Amino acid sequence: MADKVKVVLGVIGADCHAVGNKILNHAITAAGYEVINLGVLVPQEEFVNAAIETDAKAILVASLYGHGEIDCRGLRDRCREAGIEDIMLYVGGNLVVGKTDFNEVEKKFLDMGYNRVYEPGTLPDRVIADMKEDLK
Ligand code: B12
Repeated sequence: MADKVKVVLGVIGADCHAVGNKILNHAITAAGYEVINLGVLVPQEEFVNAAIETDAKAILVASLYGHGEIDCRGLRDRCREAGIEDIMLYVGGNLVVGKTDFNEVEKKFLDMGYNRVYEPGTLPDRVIADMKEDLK
């Protein structure tokens, strides 16, 4: 049997919101991927190290508590410095404080080097469909 595609999942920074992480882990695993789930309170460095150690094809970053912009900035640079510049970076959750127009939020995170940016409340099916497209 072919090896499963590996993806790293976690909630970045000082964020302890755990429920979405568990749901994403379950759904993405059920869709046939091997999920390296780092859980909550994950520093950027840990995402990068886990991706290198496991040869993951994507990093899925969640941020729920409103500090996403600060916590997520610089992850692409870290990946570049670590030699995994081409890894897919997905980010979702409640990325900014309050209700900002999502187009603005999306642009900001795309400019930071994320490949795909998800709105608050995105269901796992959406990202799984994108992963099937991106991680062939
Ligand atoms: C439960 C909860 C808590 C619990 C968390 C318990 C735990 N360990 O999980 C406690 C009480 C600890 C908590 C604390 C705080 N919370 Co709180 N919390 C919530 C609440 C009510 C529910 C979160 C939840 O479990 N949702 C259910 C899951 C299934 O949904 P989800 O997390 O959104 O994830 C889904 C999608 O968004 C998506 N998704 C998520 N991440 C990603 C990533 C990718 C790549 C993709 C594709 C998809 C994806 O997939 C998931 C499944 O569909 C929300 C409000 C709400 N209704 O969402 C506030 C909320 C997230 N909390 C909020 C805040 C502000 C805080 C605090 C800062 C409050 C404070 N001042 O102390 C602290 C932060 C603590 C910390 N260090 O993280 C705000 C965030 C505001 C913002 N971003 O603008 C919210 C939105 C409440 C609000 N309306 O103000 N919280």
